[in-house]
Amino acid sequence: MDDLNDTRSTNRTSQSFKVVLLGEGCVGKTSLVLRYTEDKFSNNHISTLQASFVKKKLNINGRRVNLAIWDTAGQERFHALGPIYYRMSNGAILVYDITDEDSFQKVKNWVKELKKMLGNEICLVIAGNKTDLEKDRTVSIEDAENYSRLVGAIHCHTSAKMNLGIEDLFLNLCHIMIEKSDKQTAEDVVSLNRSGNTRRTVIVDDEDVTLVEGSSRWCCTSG
Ligand code: G3D
Ligand code: MG
Repeated sequence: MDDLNDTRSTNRTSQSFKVVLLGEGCVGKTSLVLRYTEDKFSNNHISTLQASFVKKKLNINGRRVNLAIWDTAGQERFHALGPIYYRMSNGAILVYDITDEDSFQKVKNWVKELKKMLGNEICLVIAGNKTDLEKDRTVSIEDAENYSRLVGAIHCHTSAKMNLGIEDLFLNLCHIMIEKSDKQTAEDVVSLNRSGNTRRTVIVDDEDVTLVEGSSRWCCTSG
């Protein structure tokens, strides 16, 4: 799981991104993930996925992209979804139900929380789900699109039931995550060159390096 958590790692051949789904209970988050990863839809209530995340491999313009897509286990229904869930995410899909105005308000709360906790680090897509129920729509398309533009998010419409808009939703998110990651890499190179650190070597005393038990990550101890 560590390689998936280490989502900011990039190399020439593949990129890994962590994506979280957020939104009120029953808007269709789990259904979107199931449709995207397994092309399935269930009319029966799906309380949770088997795993906390599912993997999806993509090839975008010749680049290999590994997505770790995190779905909640329903904690949002008890207002018990903390920062640990979306920490280190590259992208978030904020889902609302087009027939439920409250669920759109909830998306606004999530945007506020993500901006407060992560700044502009995270790429946002807002998804209006259940477009097969267009006749019962209560969230105005114009309002949703204007709001999304205002907060720098892409807006998409989906129906997990009818399998509409879901490929585009994930593809749009991948494009902006790749763009952001490329920009970050370019900025890192520029700042490294400016600081003249390209040839500096950090020497770490062997005794100060410890392998954390049960993990493949090395960490430096301070005493
Ligand atoms: P959640 O993970 O956000 O809590 P779920 O939402 O994926 O569990 O879906 C909640 C309910 O909405 C489910 O119905 C599911 O079948 C339904 N649903 C999900 N996506 C769509 C969609 O695109 N269109 C329609 N019409 N229904 C959808 P139940 O009846 O089990 O509560
Ligand atoms: Mg769910």
